[in-house]
Amino acid sequence: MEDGSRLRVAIIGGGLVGSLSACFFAQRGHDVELFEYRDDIRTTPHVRGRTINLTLSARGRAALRQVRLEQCVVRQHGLPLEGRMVHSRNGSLKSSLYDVRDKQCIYSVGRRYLNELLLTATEKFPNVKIYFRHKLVSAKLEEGCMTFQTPDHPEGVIHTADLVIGADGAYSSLRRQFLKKPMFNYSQTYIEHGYLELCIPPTADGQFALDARYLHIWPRGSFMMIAMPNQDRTWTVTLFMPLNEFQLLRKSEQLLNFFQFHFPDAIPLIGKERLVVDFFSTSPSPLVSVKCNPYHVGSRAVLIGDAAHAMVPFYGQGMNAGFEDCLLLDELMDQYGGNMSVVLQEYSRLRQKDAEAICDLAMYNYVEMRDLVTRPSFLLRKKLDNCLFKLLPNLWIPLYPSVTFTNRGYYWCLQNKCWQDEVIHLAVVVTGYLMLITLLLILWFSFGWFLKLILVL
Ligand code: FAD
Ligand code: EGU
Repeated sequence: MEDGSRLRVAIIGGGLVGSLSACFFAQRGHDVELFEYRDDIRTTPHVRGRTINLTLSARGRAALRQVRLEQCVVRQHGLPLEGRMVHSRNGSLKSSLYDVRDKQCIYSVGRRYLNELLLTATEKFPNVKIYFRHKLVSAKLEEGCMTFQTPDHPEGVIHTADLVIGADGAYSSLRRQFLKKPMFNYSQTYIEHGYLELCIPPTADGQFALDARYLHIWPRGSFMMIAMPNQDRTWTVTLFMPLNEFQLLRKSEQLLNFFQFHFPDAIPLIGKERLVVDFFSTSPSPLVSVKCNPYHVGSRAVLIGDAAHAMVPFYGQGMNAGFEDCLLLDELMDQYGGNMSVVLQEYSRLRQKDAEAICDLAMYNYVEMRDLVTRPSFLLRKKLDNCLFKLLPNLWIPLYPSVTFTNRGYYWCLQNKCWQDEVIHLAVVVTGYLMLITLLLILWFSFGWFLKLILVL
């Protein structure tokens, strides 16, 4: 840190969060080096098996706004989704809006497109250098010293930096170095479900095969399917299913029977041949949830994005939360200037509760989406929630819109839901008692003479 303000920042991982973080640090005038394990995605053909599109909502947008990329992403490359469309087994459709009050949308954006745009935006800064095919293999966190494996140097090359940012995803290599530090807590949970991606092509006349104003959901108890639109008028369909059940589908006949039973309306959309080819040409991916703390070591190493808090995807918030990390780090840089030891300490302290809250909310949704969406009591609760939201818009903000459309901390959203649950529970109990008392009174006045008669006899 020669002049106290200009840092040499190394960012590990050129995924969505790493490339955005590089933009933020470059914008502040620091010297940024971005190290990515894979080749430049802008020059390599598409690889299957990675999610194709993601939902962008308020938190992700706020971060993109700060590096002046929001409008470009939303206007030119985002497909607005007003609500969800639930497909039942018998083919009937039911839609509901995301935001009953202000009709706000979320956006479906291509992962690859977004990553390319962020890399290109980062590269425009003269103070940025991107290294592809650089795999972090080890690091000395206190010294900011890193070893990378490259095609030219399989034995490893060394780079140093004042600040090392780990944005290398759920299976982070930098985090592996954190594990050796005393007082570093870590836990990971694989859920029973894995996912596999399929594709719905455009119709014969080149249109979207489903209504593109919605995210489409097929909830089926222990299976679930989700479809999101792409700019080329295709749909990416993600099938979530217990990994051991994927293994039971070995032959095309079994697969088609399975779809015929659970998702009959999706077969003509995907097409039988395509369904069989796509399904058997990829293997399902597992889903992992990761929590750790603290997110930093000393004044030179910090974890952001999935490396710090990988979550199951059932809230559409993983990327949004990672983008919010970048924004918080940027705000703390403003607040505490060059004092990295304070910046990182504050980052860990402030981010922990919120990151854990969204990991928990996502895991809770994993359970909820499978079972509850079909339960009447849950649907009633949703209706009540929305009514109160319309009546008392500033007082009663239901959980879903608070997560998706506000920048309130995730922990606040979770707490907010807790007191609302209590209020609703109380309301239900009170209503129940009132109804019981009314019933008794009616009975008394209608049949009271009969009871008296019995008592007399
Ligand atoms: P990653 O995207 O995993 O990027 C990490 C990068 O680091 C990669 O480029 C990798 O090559 C590189 N790397 C790894 N190891 C090394 C190493 N040793 N050296 C150098 N480089 C390395 N989020 C949403 O907000 N909305 C959604 O709708 C949504 N849907 C999802 C659906 C599914 C099925 C899944 C699995 C996730 C979804 N997410 C969604 C979450 C989102 O994908 C992640 O939160 C987001 O990609 C995290 O970005 P990241 O940059 O932290 O990690
Ligand atoms: C899961 C997998 C619908 C992409 C949660 C909604 C998701 C996404 C929902 C995936 C669901 C589930 C919400 C958004 C979004 C819904 C949300 C989930 C994008 C409560 C490609 N979820 N997801 N909830 O409301 O708040 O539409 O993989 F099926 S966007 Cl599980 Cl808003």
